[in-house]
Amino acid sequence: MTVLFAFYVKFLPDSNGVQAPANKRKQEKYVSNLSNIYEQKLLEYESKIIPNLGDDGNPAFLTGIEAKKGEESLKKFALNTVLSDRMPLDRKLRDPRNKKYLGAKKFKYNPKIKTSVIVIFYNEVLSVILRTIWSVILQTPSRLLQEIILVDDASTEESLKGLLDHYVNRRLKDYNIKLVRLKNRLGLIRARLQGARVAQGDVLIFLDAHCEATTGWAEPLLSRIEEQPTAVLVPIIDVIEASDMTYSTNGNFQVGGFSWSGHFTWIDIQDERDKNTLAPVKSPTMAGGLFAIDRNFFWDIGSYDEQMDGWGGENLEMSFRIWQCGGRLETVPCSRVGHIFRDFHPYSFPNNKDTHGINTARLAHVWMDDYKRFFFMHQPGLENNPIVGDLTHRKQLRHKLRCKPFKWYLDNVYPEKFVLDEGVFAYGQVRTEFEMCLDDLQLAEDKMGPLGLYQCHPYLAMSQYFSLSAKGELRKENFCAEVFNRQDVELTECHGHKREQYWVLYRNGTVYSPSTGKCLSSDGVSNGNGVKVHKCSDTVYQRWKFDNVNMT
Ligand code: LR7
Ligand code: MN
Repeated sequence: MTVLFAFYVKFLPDSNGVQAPANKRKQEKYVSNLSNIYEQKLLEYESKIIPNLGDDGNPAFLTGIEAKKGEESLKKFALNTVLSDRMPLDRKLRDPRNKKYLGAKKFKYNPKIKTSVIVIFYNEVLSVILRTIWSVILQTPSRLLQEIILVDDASTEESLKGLLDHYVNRRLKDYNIKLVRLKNRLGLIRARLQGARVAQGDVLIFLDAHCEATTGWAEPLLSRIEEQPTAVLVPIIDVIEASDMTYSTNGNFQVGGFSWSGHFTWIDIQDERDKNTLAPVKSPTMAGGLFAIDRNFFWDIGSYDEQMDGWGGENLEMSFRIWQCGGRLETVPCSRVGHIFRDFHPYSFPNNKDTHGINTARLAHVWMDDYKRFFFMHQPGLENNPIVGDLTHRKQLRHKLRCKPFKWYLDNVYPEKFVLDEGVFAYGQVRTEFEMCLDDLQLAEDKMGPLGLYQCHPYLAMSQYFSLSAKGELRKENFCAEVFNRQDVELTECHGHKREQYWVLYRNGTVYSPSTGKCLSSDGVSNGNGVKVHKCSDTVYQRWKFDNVNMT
């Protein structure tokens, strides 16, 4: 709830509280009274907007008590809602497109098809939703915009009820806006499906409810779909800072990957040739919130898994499905949309269910074939768990569309993806003669830390799963053992250039580091501490046994 509308919440009789009168004339009067009250609130709100605040996407600041309230709201909602309420709903942004390679005239596209823009929301801040809508209206030529569909996933915030209705009816009456209210909270996947069901445009563009579209964002998306209806497209997603609403652009952009734990990751563009062009770039996956898809293709290719609840997983499901079943996923560098990245979810999930885990288990079973083993090593509790639900329909879909195997996807779409047990010299637990194992000591997926030693688990857990790659890396998924200061061994991002990340495994179990001339050693390392490299010698401390060794 924003500070702004606190008054409204307190005093406004709403349909929830007061019964509308039955008599027709009385009813009309009641409606007009109500609408007057909303109008008053709106005028009050609009009078507090500070002209030009945040223009050009520059950082915006408030002063005094408002600045303080803003900071508090940031802690509570992971977003400075006070600042958003003061910023113009139609703030002007710089054209963020990269003009480095081609003249600006090359940004000209002339699609002939129309799009429905679908924005779903659950308890988002009203001003943020409205800014999203205004950016779409102002940045999309009207001949290309069929409609904007807002889907309210049963929000409980008062400001998103009557006042939003009023705003749409009064301030947005000249535009084709459909507001769909869901009776019960369905989660973002089914909410999007409800939006898609009422959409009439040739193309569907989905946006999170805290985005800002920029100059020329829609044309290249529609043009590409016009020429290739099986291409699903993602704009470059720029960062809008949650604290001061800065719109930041980055000269280089990345495309989507995934981790075996089932999370979306950003990865560098794989093909060098794609780095210096403005043509669409192949993307193995998408983040999920912002994309354009031909409406018929959306339905033909299986829309969404309707049994996915809450939040998470649907983006990888759709990415794998698109590629495996004959479509393409691309990032379009000439289309840019900002998204507010929040540090935490400002909303709660019904029953605290791990919907991301459950949804990902569903997609792993349906799309990943045997490679699902890696996901279930991260989530062993979900492998044979009835909570994952029935998969018959999605498996039938895969069969009906004659989709390709996951191995095809890995080989052809994402060949850089490291597969822990394929094409490697050795993999599995790596143990000493004292039943101690190499262990990542529960290092977070994106942090660096020591390569540790820990009691071997009785089963192969992810924290003790290491591979010796074809390049001689001693690695986890994306983290490689690297020697620092000629003695410490840290897990750090793999760089692929050998050096201190290069290891040679000898038949006797010695793990040798050519860059230092030393050997991996457990000498003097206690449970839960980091291993070292020492001068090579024939001791038990320098012998390591991998579960599986493929050396000839
Ligand atoms: O129960 C809910 N019902 C909803 O309608 C929960 C959320 N929602 C709405 C919500 O109001 C918002 O508009 O769904 C939208 C997405 O929720 P966010 O903004 O909390 O999600 P996110 O941005 O943290 O998460 C990303 O991954 C999600 C996985 O399910 C979705 O695919 C999001 O759309 C996706 N967002 C992006 O891709 C934006 C770029 C971020 C990156 C990387
Ligand atoms: Mn989001």
